[in-house]
Amino acid sequence: MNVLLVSANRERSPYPVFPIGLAYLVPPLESAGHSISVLDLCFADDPKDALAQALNTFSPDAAVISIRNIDNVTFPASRSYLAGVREIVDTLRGKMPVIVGGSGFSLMPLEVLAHLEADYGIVGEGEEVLPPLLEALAAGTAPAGIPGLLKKGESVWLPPVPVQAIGAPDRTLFDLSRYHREGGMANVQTKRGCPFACTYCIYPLLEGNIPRLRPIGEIINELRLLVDRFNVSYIYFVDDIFNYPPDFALELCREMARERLPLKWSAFVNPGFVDAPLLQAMLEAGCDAVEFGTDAGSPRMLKNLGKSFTVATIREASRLCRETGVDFAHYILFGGPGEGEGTILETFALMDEVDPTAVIAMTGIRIFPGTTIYQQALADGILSPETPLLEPVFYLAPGIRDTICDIVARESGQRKNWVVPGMEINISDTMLEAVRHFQIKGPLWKLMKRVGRSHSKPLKG
Ligand code: B12
Ligand code: SF4
Repeated sequence: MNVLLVSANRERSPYPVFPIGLAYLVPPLESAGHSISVLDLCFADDPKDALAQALNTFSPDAAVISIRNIDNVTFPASRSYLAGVREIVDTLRGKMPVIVGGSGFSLMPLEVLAHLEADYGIVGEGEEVLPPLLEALAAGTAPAGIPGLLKKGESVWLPPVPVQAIGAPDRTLFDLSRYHREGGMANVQTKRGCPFACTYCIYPLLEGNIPRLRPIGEIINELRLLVDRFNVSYIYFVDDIFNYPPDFALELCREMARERLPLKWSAFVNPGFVDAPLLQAMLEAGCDAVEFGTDAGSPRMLKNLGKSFTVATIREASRLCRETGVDFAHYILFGGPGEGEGTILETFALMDEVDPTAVIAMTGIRIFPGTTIYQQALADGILSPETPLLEPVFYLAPGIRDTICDIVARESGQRKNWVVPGMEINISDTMLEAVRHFQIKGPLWKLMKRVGRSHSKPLKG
């Protein structure tokens, strides 16, 4: 079959992100004998024109649309992307079978499929289930018994089965160099799955809660290919947590260092599993910046969000970063269950004390079905079982919902190393766009230091 792979993601904030999920689908589809063409809409001036052109030049028999994001999970500056995806599906519907999938889809598959009116949706990983679906479509038989497959108008599906041997993506049909140039990095996945259970988090729902590790030799080969063939110099590891399991991270870093790969990189790191030997190995492997999924600096909020670490751990992980001189950012989520002005101020105080290069804060927590915070939101009357969630609904602790934005704006506005994207504090899309012209590699929050924002004494705190 001629299969058109469409990356529907047009979000360029905080930077354009290479569609690695779609690139993972290329090898299994090619092995099954399909002819592939890729339409990446990220940089298209007019998606409908780009689609019309792709249909003229390729004549696909089936369309596979990857939906990475359905919205930007940002309060109050929420953006939904579904209308754009719907336009693509509308253009294709009736001309060929339209199959949708991706993390944005898998979070609320029934709702997204009904909204888009696509023919098929696949929940979870696509590698092992797309080929049999396409085979059935090519043979003109009704696809059946495929895990994760959802058909238009039907409401039941078999649970997805996690891929055991995670392969490597094939990036040759994509414009990787543009992402590297304009986004400042390429991306690589070393494992899938997170065993923790933070109350709001959907990563374990998407990737499962048992880490599935890739063979280190294969990761090294992929990194080497990125350097040699694609001239990549900066990587973001897209793992839910880079440093868990810690032994695997240590071994990978040591191997990267041994290979002397000319690469810098950054990743999401859990403060609970950072020690001096691992941090040292990370630095020797080219680590350039660390992003901690910290969420709060208040003991009560760490507990209420189900975090696996304590304030002492955050202090220690930050101390290690400061000592080694690596740039580090803490990501904070305000507004969870039990949040009040006191806990917010505790978080600001801890961040003042541990003095990261940057703090990136969100106010309000996007509620997804299947999470503990969804149940809490029901109990708190924030939503009912009938509340539609395709248009984002945010958890904001009832006691503070009317004042939280003012408090966070007031406090973060007084601190030079705080970024609050939802309220445009120390950041805006225009600013990001302008900075990106300088083709800086790595996360832009690192610039907070270069422009003298971080390590300045807070005005208040
Ligand atoms: C790493 C990451 C980031 C990094 C990306 C760094 C980089 N250079 O790549 C950073 C921090 C920059 C980031 C930013 C954002 N992210 Co993000 N990110 C992730 C994360 C953790 C992993 C994504 C990834 O690369 N996965 C690896 C690939 C291989 O998996 P995949 O894309 O899911 O593809 C597989 C399957 O989905 C499936 N598949 C994919 N397409 C298709 C299509 C079909 C037809 C089929 C059958 C299957 C299929 O098969 C693939 C292979 O198995 C996910 C959460 C998660 N665990 O998935 C969130 C996630 C995707 N991000 C999300 C969001 C919202 C964002 C932002 C909008 C946040 C913001 N306001 O800034 C931005 C958008 C950036 C952009 N330009 O698009 C949301 C999307 C949910 C939603 N509500 O829409 C997620 C799910 C997390 C969340 N918070 O809920 N992100
Ligand atoms: S927030 Fe991080 S540690 Fe917690 S469940 Fe999500 S991915 Fe795992």
